[in-house]
Amino acid sequence: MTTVTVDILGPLARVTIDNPPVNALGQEVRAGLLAACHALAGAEGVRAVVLTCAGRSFVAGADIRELGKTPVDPCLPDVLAAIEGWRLPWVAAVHGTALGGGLELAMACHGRIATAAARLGLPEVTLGIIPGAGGTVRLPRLVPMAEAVPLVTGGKPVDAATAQRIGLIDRISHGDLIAEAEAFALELAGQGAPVPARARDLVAGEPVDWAAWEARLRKRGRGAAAPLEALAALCDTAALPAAEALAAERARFLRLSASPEAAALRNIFFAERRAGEALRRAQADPADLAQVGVIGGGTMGAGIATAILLAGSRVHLVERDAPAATAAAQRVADTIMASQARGVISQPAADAARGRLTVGSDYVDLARCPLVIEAVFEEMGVKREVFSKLDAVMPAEAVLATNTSYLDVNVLAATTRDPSRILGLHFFSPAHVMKLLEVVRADATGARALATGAALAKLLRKVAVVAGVCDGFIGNRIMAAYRRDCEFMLEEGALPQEIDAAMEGFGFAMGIYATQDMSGLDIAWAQRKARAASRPATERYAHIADRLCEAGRLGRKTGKGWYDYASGTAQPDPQVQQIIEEESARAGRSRHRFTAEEIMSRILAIMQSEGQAILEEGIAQSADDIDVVMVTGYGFPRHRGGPMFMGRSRAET
Ligand code: 3H9
Repeated sequence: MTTVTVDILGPLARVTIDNPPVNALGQEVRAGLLAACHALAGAEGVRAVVLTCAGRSFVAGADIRELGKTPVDPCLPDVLAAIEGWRLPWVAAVHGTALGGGLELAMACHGRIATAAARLGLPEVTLGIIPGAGGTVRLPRLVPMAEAVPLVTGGKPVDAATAQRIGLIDRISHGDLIAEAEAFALELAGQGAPVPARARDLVAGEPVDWAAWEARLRKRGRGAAAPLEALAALCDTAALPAAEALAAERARFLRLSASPEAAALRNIFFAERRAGEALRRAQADPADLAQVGVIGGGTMGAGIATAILLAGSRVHLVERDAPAATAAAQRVADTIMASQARGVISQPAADAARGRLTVGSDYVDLARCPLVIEAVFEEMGVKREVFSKLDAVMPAEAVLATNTSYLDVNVLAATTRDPSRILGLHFFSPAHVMKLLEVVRADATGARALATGAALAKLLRKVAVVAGVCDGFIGNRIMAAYRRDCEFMLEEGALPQEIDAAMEGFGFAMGIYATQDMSGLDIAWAQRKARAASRPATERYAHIADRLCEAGRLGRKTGKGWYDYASGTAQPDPQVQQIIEEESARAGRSRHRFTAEEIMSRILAIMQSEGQAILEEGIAQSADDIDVVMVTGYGFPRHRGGPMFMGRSRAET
């Protein structure tokens, strides 16, 4: 199949890229584009060229599978130079997305027109690299530098209206994109020889405070190098002639492409897309998700309801009585309002989402929902009662899910007559924001239930990872393991603030103790108490967290936890240190200082060994799935790729 075709239509040539699924600029496409330039050089009567793409989108960038390997000719900068230097105008007709090398290709053209729904961006930093085909040099020649900096360093695409406002595209098509692109191309042809973007001056505008940007990116990036390198490339563009800036950009791009950060980010990019493959293979039709039932309107239930409402479906939420149902409806409305206030959704969309919610206290009303998700109190007796009630009222084909984070889904499934329709859907708080969904497959979970989990993840635009049944599934089990080891480190001489600082220095947004204080120490305490009777007497057990809870230090909500919050911010507390030292003495441990490296290598080792056990037990389908869980649900720094990736990379070097 030819990935690039040229059609000559009188004075116009149409160059079409057709390289499914996303028209990535692999070697064949690059060669095809160069061949098109050569073919057109000899075409008599052609006055302008329209560059377009087949399929659902314009070009999504370089072929990520080629990055980090030795570049194969022709390289993209040469192809773009050929297009840009052409004697006749090229117009890019953009639909869908123009990303990375795709936008660089569009910028090398002499005019750009996009559909109103198109999105354009330079997401290279999310792959640990910077644009490598002139993006940092051409962009500030089309848009003011103050607009270019966030686009290149943040990697977020903009919509067509924004792109037009800042000068990235010339026109928006509201009708026939190709016809309008052709008319535009002929207009440009009438204006004489086109001016390449690289030959233009930088767009005048507000000066950029480079030092302030550097400080901001350093803080936000938590150790990621690419955003700072992207800023430095733009700084080069501000200071150097275009040819020199292009050469500097290319050198930076090639160096970064071979970096461990880029390898880690590429791995997680593909791992996220492969995650849930087992679900997609489920040979069954999913339940209809136009109306979903949710039981329980606490923080989790309200978050799940909000996520589903924002995705466009209806939700019927059931609480234990009318006042609780009214309170839950208010909680959902408040969460939707907060999303609106943050600019995530418009006022009409927020109004429509609220309008799709109904609440009540009668399980019978759930019978019209093909999927029901329970998010009631995390206690086996309470959840079993919910499932028996559901079993009595729900039609046989309905799928029933539990949002438990620790309980045995097999036991819950056994409460019902048909356990094949039961699965776990473990959301992360806040459920309407967090991207991860652990889909828990119990022993009897059937294909239709799994297909429904996959369909829900797709509807909510979440990454679904399949987990088997065990205590804590994938993520909470790994977290429990390293939390336990962190407490052992406390017994051995570390302090909570030292462990948190080591984790933050590594790239976590928050350390384990600040996180516990935020979510509250009481739930884990209740779980420890519930398991106390079955814990082997020989098992090592640190009593520090129990002592904090017994002292009423349940986290931020009580003003004290691992830290003291009297001043409004987390402060190390001598009382906590005293408890830790007493527990060290009780356990007969001598205390020594831990360096940040020692702390992190212990945490990583525990994550990796627990991850390995999870793999061997078949709880996770792959090491990549474990990394996806840790990166998308547990704050593991994305630019490090995940604990399993790090373990593998270390073993290979
Ligand atoms: C770059 O351009 C560097 C240049 O500056 C310099 C060059 C010198 N390559 O996400 P989806 C695959 S860096 C290869 O599920 P969606 C993906 O793996 C690049 N494959 O679809 C999946 O495969 P499979 C900068 C790619 O509709 C399939 O396509 N560009 C690429 O939800 C569908 O993907 C980016 O970072 C690629 N570039 O979202 C954009 N992109 O079916 C990355 C996708 O086998 N891509 N695949 O699992 C995206 O953001 C999304 O894929 C997109 C579509 C928004 C385009």
